[in-house]
Amino acid sequence: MAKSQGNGSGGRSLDAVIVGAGFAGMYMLYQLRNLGFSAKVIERADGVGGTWYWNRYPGARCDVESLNYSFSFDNDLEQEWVWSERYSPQPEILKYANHVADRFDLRKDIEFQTSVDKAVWDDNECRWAISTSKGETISAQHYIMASGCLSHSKLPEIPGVDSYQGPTYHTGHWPHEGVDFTGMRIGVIGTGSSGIQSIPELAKQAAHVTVFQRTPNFSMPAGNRALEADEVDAMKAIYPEHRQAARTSGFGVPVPLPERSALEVSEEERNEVFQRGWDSGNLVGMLLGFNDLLTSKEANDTACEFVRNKIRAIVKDPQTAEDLCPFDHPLGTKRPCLDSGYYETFNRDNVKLINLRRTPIEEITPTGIRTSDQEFTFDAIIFATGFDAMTGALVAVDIEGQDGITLKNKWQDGTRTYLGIMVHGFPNLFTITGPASPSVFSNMMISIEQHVDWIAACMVYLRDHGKASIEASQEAEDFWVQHNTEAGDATLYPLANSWYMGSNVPGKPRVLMPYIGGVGVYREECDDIVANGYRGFVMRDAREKASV
Ligand code: NA7
Repeated sequence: MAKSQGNGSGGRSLDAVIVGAGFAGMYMLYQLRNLGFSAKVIERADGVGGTWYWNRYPGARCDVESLNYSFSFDNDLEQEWVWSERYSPQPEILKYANHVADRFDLRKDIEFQTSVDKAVWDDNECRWAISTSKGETISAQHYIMASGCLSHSKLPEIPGVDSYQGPTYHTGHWPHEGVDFTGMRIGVIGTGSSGIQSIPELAKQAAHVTVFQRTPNFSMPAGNRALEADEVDAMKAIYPEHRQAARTSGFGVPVPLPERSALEVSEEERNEVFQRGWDSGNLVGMLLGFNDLLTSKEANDTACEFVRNKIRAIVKDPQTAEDLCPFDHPLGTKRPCLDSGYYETFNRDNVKLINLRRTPIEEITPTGIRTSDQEFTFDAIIFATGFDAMTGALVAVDIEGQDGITLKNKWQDGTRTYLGIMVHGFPNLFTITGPASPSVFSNMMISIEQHVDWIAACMVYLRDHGKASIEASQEAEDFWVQHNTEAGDATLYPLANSWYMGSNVPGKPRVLMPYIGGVGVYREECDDIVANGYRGFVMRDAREKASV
């Protein structure tokens, strides 16, 4: 094992460099350190937390329940930490991330305010040369991207986006000191989760909020509330069994799976089931009402109409209600949202919805936004326009594998990975919750822990067996790409223009990036591959290195 030392060119030599100090990077560091590897985390921000460090917009909240969206690897942490709300607000999650960093003394191996600019694989030495923004080149046997699925934010492709003279804010890069919108007329572009969570809060503060909506989304009430001490105690008493059930579940949260089709019950019964899903405050509560809502358009249509009727019942102005009703994608095929009073907000006098399908934005002007029929003047503009999801942060770093191929080039026609963990042509590069793994189709904490444990065990295997490198074979990668596509094609997901499909980024290849096969099924496959001698992976002995 290489200890932290010079690499002959003035830089350090490590077993692993990890990019990102979010939950994935922190747990990876914790594991590798415990296993005796030398590892450093490189983090652009000046604190831990990843997406929860950056996304500080008003109303930012996790929509997986706190008691599930938390680490399970340490019993004392799990038992001692106290969540205050059913769905944690961003400040509490960030506090938890900081607590984890302090509790396990992680900061000493995290290099803040540093980014990786370039990483180049040396096939002779079987090592990565990783160049940082501080001008250092670190030599590492393993290069681990823990850079997050929703971390590379994007501005809208609208003419004049840079011309606006007033302040602009992106929900994914919110100022840490907060923003006071009191008395301001503001414009918000985007109605995904970030828009849907922030708009009700912004409307309480600003003088007037104009919401520019391109695609209406399906949103359900979160039913957020304070957690009672006895329900927390009850969960803590069964945590080991609960976490185990999560690891073998479909989405990383244990929920009973439905057995009936939405089409085999009466309309009355169907609506009762949907009502329970709606009232559950669970992101997938409605989707799990029947077993075919993600595979049958006809079944899904019934759920869509149920939600549209809710919107029509909540929003008083009929035209606004109709504009808020999604018609262009099946429920669940764009990331559904959980809200706290989103639709109700459009009943306020100081909130106006602009349907961009009817009157598109033509340009952003020095003073505001001009649509095809109106010019708006704003004191501030908020971009809730999302992320270059799943791949944005991975290809933002210039990662060069064998034969000088970059990851960006390799993926120009669509992402290609084996298990979402490794990529052919890029030995010893690991991508935590990478494309074609359950990732964003799951409780991220469960998927992060699974990937980190798998990668850590793999590194121990390599060390114990004197291996210099591991790489996904071409055949294994081809198989997994096809399997991921077939799994997606069996669902309704490809019908939507979603960030799952890469459709929110002009020119991005249209493929369903996350794996829909289910967390439990996927874990079994990963374990089976290991049990069969790392099936589909090619390893090189240390003595086979080309330079030896
Ligand atoms: P999302 O869900 O990608 O939402 C972005 C929103 O911004 C969405 O409504 C987009 O409309 C809209 N958008 C993007 N570009 C434009 C332009 N040019 N004009 C008008 N509207 C635009 O990002 P979020 O940050 O809300 O949520 C990301 C994930 O974080 C979320 O799914 C959770 O997993 C947590 P579109 O739908 O593309 O027509």
